[in-house]
Amino acid sequence: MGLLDRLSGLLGLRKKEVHVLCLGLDNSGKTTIINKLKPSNAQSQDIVPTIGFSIEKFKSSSLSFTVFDMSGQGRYRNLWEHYYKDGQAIIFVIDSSDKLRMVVAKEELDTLLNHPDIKHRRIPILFFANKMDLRDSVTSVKVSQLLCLENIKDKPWHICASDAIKGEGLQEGVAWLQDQIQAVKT
Ligand SMILES: Nc1nc2c(ncn2[C@@H]2O[C@H](COP(=O)(O)OP(=O)(O)OP(=O)(O)O)[C@@H](O)[C@H]2O)c(=O)[nH]1
Ligand SMILES: [Mg+2]
Repeated sequence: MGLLDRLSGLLGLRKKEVHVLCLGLDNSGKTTIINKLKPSNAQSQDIVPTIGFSIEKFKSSSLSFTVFDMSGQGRYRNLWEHYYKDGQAIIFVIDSSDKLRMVVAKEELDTLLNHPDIKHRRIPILFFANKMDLRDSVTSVKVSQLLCLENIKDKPWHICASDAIKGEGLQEGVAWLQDQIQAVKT
């Protein structure tokens, strides 16, 4: 650690670090969202389906996020649970145009919510109803109904409509997450 890093740590200027899990079905836009949250010079131009998971970092005004960007492919979804314990927040991404697989997204969400490492924790969950730019997409209110989000009573949650290609809706979501995490830490 450099002198400046140490000094800023001592003065409380360094951003607090938080571990976030990014979950959701394959092709929902998780990697595109996380990529868009990075500074423009760190963004990758070529997003490919994630294999296993990838660890990414981005910052908000007061927090430094380390994100476990998990693959949503069926064969890798059993990896998710190994990271639940260390996660301090969850970003759950839904492809709002994929009506056929909305029921699968709900099943995965229900499995997550009932997992012993998640069930009894007040872990904040940010939902992105992504791909809002597509003509076939349903509204974020409809996504919320299809996933029965109103049944989540013991965790703070929030849903944002997003278009990850343009970056729309992402900052609103991150601002909410930052508020939730700070509310817990202070
Ligand atoms: N139209 C549109 N396409 C999007 C949006 N977000 C992501 N995509 C596209 O959706 C495809 C899948 O995006 P990824 O970010 O790789 O999806 P993922 O959820 O990380 O998928 P896995 O890594 O396989 O779990 C890519 O072709 C993206 O360009 C969006 O908001 N609108
Ligand atoms: Mg991915």
